[in-house]
Amino acid sequence: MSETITVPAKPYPFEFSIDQTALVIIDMQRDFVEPGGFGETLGNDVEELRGVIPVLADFLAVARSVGMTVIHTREGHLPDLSDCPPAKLNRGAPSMRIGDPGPNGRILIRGEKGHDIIEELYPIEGEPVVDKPGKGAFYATEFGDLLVGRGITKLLVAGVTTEVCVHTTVREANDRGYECLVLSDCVGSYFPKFQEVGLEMVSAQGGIFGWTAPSTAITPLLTEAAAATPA
Ligand code: C5J
Repeated sequence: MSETITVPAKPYPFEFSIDQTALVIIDMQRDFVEPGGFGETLGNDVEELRGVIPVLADFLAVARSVGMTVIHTREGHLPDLSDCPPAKLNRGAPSMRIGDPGPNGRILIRGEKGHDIIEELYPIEGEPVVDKPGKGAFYATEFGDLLVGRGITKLLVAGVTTEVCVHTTVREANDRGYECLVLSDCVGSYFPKFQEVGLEMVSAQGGIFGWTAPSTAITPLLTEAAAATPA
């Protein structure tokens, strides 16, 4: 096992090693962070999320440079919508529904341009991309098997949106025994108050769902640990 890294975090320091930890990047898709996608059709301002992109790109580069497992997720549905429950399809009063044609193809449909991950964070060879029909990364996917197969026990979680797919994934992971640290500067919400409260909810009550810390607190520790580990 590689050396133990201790990060100052809320509610107390978080310990992990590079080889047993995965960086999980949730749903950094055009459909959520660019105009004309699912997020905007629900009435959201995508600009609220875009500040995450450069910070997360920097941390992704560090995680790759130290050899950490990186896993990406994408929320979306099959072209025939057979994996989209009517309750999701019909929810609310969006300007366009899942499957309708938008500027980047059919909204939230696998294989469409809008469904794919933005170029700044695009997966490289060897990084699994988990396609999920729900908000959580475990539901109806291979995500759990991927973690078990790679001996991963801890997750550093980034992406969008803080209170929806990030939270759902962290809650699912926590129930399955994974220890999660949410990267507070690498997650975003369309609603500033949900961002604040969403992060507080993770670490409240002694870390009821996990830990939070900014990626900038982890970067120097990761590079030091990688330098100290014999090749
Ligand atoms: C939403 C997500 N917000 N990725 N999905 O519907 O958080």
